[in-house]
Amino acid sequence: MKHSILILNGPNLNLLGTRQPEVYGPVTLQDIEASCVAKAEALGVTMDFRQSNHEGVLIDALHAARGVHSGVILNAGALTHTSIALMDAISAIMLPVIELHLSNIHARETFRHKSWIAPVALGQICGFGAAGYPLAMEALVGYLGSAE
Ligand code: CA2
Repeated sequence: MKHSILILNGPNLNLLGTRQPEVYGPVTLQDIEASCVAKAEALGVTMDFRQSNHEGVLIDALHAARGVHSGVILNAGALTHTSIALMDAISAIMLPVIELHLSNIHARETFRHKSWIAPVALGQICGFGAAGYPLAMEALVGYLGSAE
């Protein structure tokens, strides 16, 4: 059976491509979604790509992923640095979750160095801009294949 991946994007990522291109690059979230659609096809998986500005909506999406998706790629935006609730949700769903960021959070302000998600994630990809999304998909599909 084909694996299905949930790609979940958090607060303000809907604004990509409109401001701060020097930090996040020139691409829009729609451009990123299109690259993920192409990558999913190449990898032979299905994919659901979502964005919400609301912590509870993201948590509900993580809960709903159980039994539907094989794994999750999560760019939680600034909630990465604040949300114990997201960390608990990731622990609860028992699915592999890859933490993803466009920017290198470790090379930025000190408050971005802390991630509540990292300790419960399969791994973290950051600093590669939009290219991080297909990279994370490849990593997750590789992991799922080796876990079969
Ligand atoms: O680098 C990433 O992907 C981040 O998750 C992006 C978050 C930031 O808070 C994290 O520390 C790192 C911010 C997303 C906001 O994106 C914007 C895009 C355009 C204009 C303003 C914000």
